[in-house]
Amino acid sequence: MSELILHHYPTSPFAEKARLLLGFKGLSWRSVKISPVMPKPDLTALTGGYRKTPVLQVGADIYCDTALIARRLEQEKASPALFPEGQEMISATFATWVDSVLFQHAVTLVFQPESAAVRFGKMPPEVVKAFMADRAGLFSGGSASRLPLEQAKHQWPAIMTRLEQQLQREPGDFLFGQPSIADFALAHPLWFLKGTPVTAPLVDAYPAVAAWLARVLGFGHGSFTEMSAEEALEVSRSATPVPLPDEQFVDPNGFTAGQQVVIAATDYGVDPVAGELLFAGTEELILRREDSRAGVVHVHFPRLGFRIQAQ
Ligand SMILES: N[C@@H](CCC(=O)N[C@@H](CS)C(=O)NCC(=O)O)C(=O)O
Repeated sequence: MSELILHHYPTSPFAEKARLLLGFKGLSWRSVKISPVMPKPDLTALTGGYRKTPVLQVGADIYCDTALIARRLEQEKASPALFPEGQEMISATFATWVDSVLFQHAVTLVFQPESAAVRFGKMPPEVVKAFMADRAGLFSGGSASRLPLEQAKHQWPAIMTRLEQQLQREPGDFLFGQPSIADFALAHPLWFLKGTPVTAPLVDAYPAVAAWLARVLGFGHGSFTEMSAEEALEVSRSATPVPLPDEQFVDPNGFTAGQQVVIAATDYGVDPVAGELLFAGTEELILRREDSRAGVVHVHFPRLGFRIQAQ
């Protein structure tokens, strides 16, 4: 069986979500470090243009977005479950809300001037400038925009008080009793806030949330060893993509299998990926593309939050 290869960098919150998912499942994986800013030629050789962090590679199959990575890991190892029976809808929907709404609050709060000064304190000014310019570009062309600081500060107590109440009342140790994707989605933006002394009190002021966060982070990252980007490309070149899911092709807009299309996220990081549409299932879209360095790859995207356009 092919190894699980995570393309990521240490300070990325969504990468922390993926690392925790791997830890929760007790999986072994390979770690390829990528740049936090564009260009990322080794990553985009695999994805065809998708640039967000993290990306999971399994042989010549490339999984974009942690919403789909979670489902792929569930397939790899069903137990312990990320989508527990009877909680599939509530856990996935809560995770989608946190990954968009709560995460945008965390980003704005972490990059407010006092916190950014501490976070970027040791970095050369030109690196900080390049990072800020990269992130401005990341948001161009998508539906998401940066939440104003005043609004993020204003709304934060309502969000955190709801969570505090939920965690105080819930008889189990996790959001919905047993651990689920909901816990890992909530953990990464709070982990991000805990990363700077300026923003850590925004979590620590809520004791049940702080205790829950320590529990979730306690799952760790599983066991992993480093791999170079060149090695990961060699893995992809010498592998064959796995057979398509045994599920009906569904496309309400009339796209058909074999059509040349582009697929892109709709919120931010909307760089399009071109290829042949192989599969459109209820949760997953698969595109076939050929790359001079990566070989024939199948690039997988979630259906939610992505769109298909004719080429
Ligand atoms: N919906 C995506 C969001 C991923 C995301 O926003 N990642 C951030 C880092 S935490 C990112 O891609 N930043 C720009 C970059 O790394 O190039 C997912 O769930 O994977």
